[in-house]
Amino acid sequence: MTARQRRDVHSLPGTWPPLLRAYALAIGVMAELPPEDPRSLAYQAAVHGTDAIGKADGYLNECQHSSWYFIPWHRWYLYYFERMVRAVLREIPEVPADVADEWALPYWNYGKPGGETLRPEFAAPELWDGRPNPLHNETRNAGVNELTVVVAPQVRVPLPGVLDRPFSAPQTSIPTFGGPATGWNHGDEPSPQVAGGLEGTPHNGIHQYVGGDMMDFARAGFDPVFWLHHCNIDRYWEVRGHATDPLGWDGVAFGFRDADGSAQQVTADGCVDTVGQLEYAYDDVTRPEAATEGLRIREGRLEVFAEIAEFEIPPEVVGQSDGLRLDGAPIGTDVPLGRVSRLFAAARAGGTVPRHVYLMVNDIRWDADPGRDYGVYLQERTSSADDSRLAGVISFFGTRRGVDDHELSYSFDITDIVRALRETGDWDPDRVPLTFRPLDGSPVDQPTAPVQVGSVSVVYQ
Ligand SMILES: [Cu+2]
Repeated sequence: MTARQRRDVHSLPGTWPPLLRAYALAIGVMAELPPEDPRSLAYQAAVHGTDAIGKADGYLNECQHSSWYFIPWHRWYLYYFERMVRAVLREIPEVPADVADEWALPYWNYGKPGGETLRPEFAAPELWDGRPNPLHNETRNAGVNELTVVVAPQVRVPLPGVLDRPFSAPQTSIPTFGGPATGWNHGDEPSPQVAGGLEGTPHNGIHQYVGGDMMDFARAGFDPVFWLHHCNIDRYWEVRGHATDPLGWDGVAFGFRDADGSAQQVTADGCVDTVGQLEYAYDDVTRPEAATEGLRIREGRLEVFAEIAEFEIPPEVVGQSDGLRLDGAPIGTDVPLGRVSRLFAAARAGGTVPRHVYLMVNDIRWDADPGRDYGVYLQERTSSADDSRLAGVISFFGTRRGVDDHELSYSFDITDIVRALRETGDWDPDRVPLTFRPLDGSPVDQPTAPVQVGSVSVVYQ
């Protein structure tokens, strides 16, 4: 068996290419199967999340977030979903046998010019022959199905440096590629819940952009574009490479149902080789390009963070802001800075200058979908937005609506921004001015529900 190709959906030629015809027909069948059938769309969505059962049962309500398991768990999730689709396709007479056997998920590369909207086949209400289109989802944000609103440039690709950050870290304040080292984590285990770098951007940002079902853990799998979105997230693990994959993360096993209903138990180390272990490959794993001039400036300033030993020097919070409320308008806040502790200095032979500076946005909560992402800028509110000072983006998929005790935090590496400010004499050692700005990529006429941010802190390491 050679590896199946996972291809860029926007690169498929023509209108309704065979791969998308097959996908639409399969989703149509899966949407009609009873929810207890593992091949049904309802079952597949419930594997991610469901309100119908209380706790996870080993197969349902299992999605892993704010954790180093976010990336491998979703890889396995896509792998079994793909097997369900092929099993269903083999029973649809109008699908040629070779199309069914070779079918692999395409990915949605919103980071590539031309990919900033849905592929039109996902937005069309009807199939090529006038039947209702199963790939269409009417819960999406206004403008998404009309292809008139594009993904904000700041959320199209991972933030500068994220692909080169450590996959994981023991301390939640250290920004990572894949998420903090945790146990099983459905996103509602004890706080804090800190998203990994890839989970934040573009992952959470794209959930926010599409909206509707895509904003809800228990509904996301019902949108057929969810699977193409996660396929692109999965692809970024291959773009990064596997040289620094974590050790010791095989202690937690995850259950999945295969297409024949059989129970499978898998671990993170069983899915690191897409060709050898899972029989698929991506047609393109080149590094993405930043989509704005300011982000390109940030890329140019980065140094690779390769010193894993630095984990042994504990990070330290040196300043924390008050809480703030975001309501759709730009809002400024200050983080007053204190001094590092004696312990901090002792751990670095008396030095008090940090090697790394991180910005944490803590305890984000909302009751209704805020409808947009916010950029967090190291700038005064009166300045015009400059992406070379964009610390990161906060999006709100990781908190679940209607559940009070859920919060989400983000950690961003701002070392290069702080250094650049020092060099130009613009760094104030007593306070860090910040501005939260709503990003484009959301319909302006949609009312914006408020977001509560617990605090913002500056961390030295
Ligand atoms: Cu997701």
